[in-house]
Amino acid sequence: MTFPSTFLWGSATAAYQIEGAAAEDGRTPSIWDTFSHTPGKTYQGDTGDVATDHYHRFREDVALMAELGLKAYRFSISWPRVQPTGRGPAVERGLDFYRALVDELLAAGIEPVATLYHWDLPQDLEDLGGWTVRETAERFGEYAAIAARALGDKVKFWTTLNEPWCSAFLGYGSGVHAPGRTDPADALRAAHHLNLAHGRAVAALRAELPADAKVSVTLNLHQVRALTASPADLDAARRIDAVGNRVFTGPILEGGYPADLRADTAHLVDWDALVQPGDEAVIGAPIDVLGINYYSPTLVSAPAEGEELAPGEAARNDAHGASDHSPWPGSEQVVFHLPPGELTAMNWAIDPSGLYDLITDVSRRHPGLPLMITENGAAFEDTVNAEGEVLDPRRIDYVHRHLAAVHRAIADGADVRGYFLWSLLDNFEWSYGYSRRFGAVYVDYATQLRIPKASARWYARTVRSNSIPQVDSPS
Ligand code: PNW
Repeated sequence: MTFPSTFLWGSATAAYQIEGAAAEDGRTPSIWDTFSHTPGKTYQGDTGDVATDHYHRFREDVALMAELGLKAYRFSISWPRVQPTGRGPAVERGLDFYRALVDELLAAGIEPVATLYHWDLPQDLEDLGGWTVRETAERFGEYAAIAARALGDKVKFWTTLNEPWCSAFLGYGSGVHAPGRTDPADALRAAHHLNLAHGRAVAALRAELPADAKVSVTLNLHQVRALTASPADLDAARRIDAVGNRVFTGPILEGGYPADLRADTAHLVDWDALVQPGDEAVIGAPIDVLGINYYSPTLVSAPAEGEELAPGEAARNDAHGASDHSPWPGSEQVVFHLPPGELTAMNWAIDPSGLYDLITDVSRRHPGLPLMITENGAAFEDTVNAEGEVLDPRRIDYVHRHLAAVHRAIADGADVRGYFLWSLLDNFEWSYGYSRRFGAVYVDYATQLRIPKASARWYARTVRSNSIPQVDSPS
């Protein structure tokens, strides 16, 4: 099963999850520093203070990427490292780190793919209201211009936001992510201001970058499935699709917010006041590529007749973390079910057909829009054996079957330009701290020793051959 000759094979990381050096060279706290240092918010109080120490070890890490034969590397730029207060002039030492990283990548023949925002908002901006206020979107546009001016001569692929759904709804709705706020109306306001931030950043990138630059946004689109074909279950799926997917794809790709989303949430926010004239045009500026992150499908139903779900109850089988506050504003009475399939260490069901369906659905809805799988991967309980190896056959199987799904989608006409394995390294898995390992490369946190897992070798062979072996179990 061979992939297109220009297929971009890569791996992905995010600044707060790997860099460490939290207080070095002028960096100030982001909302994730504050959150992880707040007792009870992360597994065993884990923080990104040191993480995988990538800030000091990036040369070694780029050498690992070269060893794996990666054609591309997706990383994120830490906003508080390059613009500590989120306003005003840039810190050159912060930018120098990314300049050096990009130079190292280019010298190794690896295409840099930069994400401007992977969840680390400068705490100073959160103190002024964070994503619940419009000004943050304006600040983001200015930051985008700074990053583009510094790196635009070397970085061709740019992504504005990573998974704004998580930023808005886990950050301000369920509170399981930073800044840990739990107000459904604020979560919706955050979603709009993230959309606006994306639009402002697209404009800034277009103004600063050469004409052949590729501008994108990465969404964690939910492959929503109804438990049965009953009207009530289908409506539950429609609701989750609205507040999970179309709240972003509507204004970014389809001209505006969907009417059903506005209706489902009209009791929470005044959309006519929130969305100002011209906003939807800014947000809808054309993009060159849509990034999609996929791990597992989402299975939902309506509650049983007459049943009222208590807070926290609906989330029981929701993959998005336990909380008494729903990350689904206006649709709190939707029941989440564990989809069929084996579970990863995140308790996420393994189902490659979800990736196939997601890609083909998006392709049909947006013909002509190139797609990139910007994250896919799995956490398992990896251990180092007596020979010093990490054998992870389940991760190989996961990646293999998901790549087969991508291959099948391409064969059926989808324009998928690349695939980025999450993640290059084991790292700080947000509220799960270091207890979940997604890496192709194992990290011994006590010594910072890197050990490529068996899956890393498998992935290297795949990249080199630009193909995967035929799979038995169809996706
Ligand atoms: C993505 N959920 O986050 C992020 O982009 C990565 O930083 C992260 O490490 C990776 O997936 C693995 O979790 C997600 O609750 C966070 O379903 C939460 C969810 C999905 C993706």
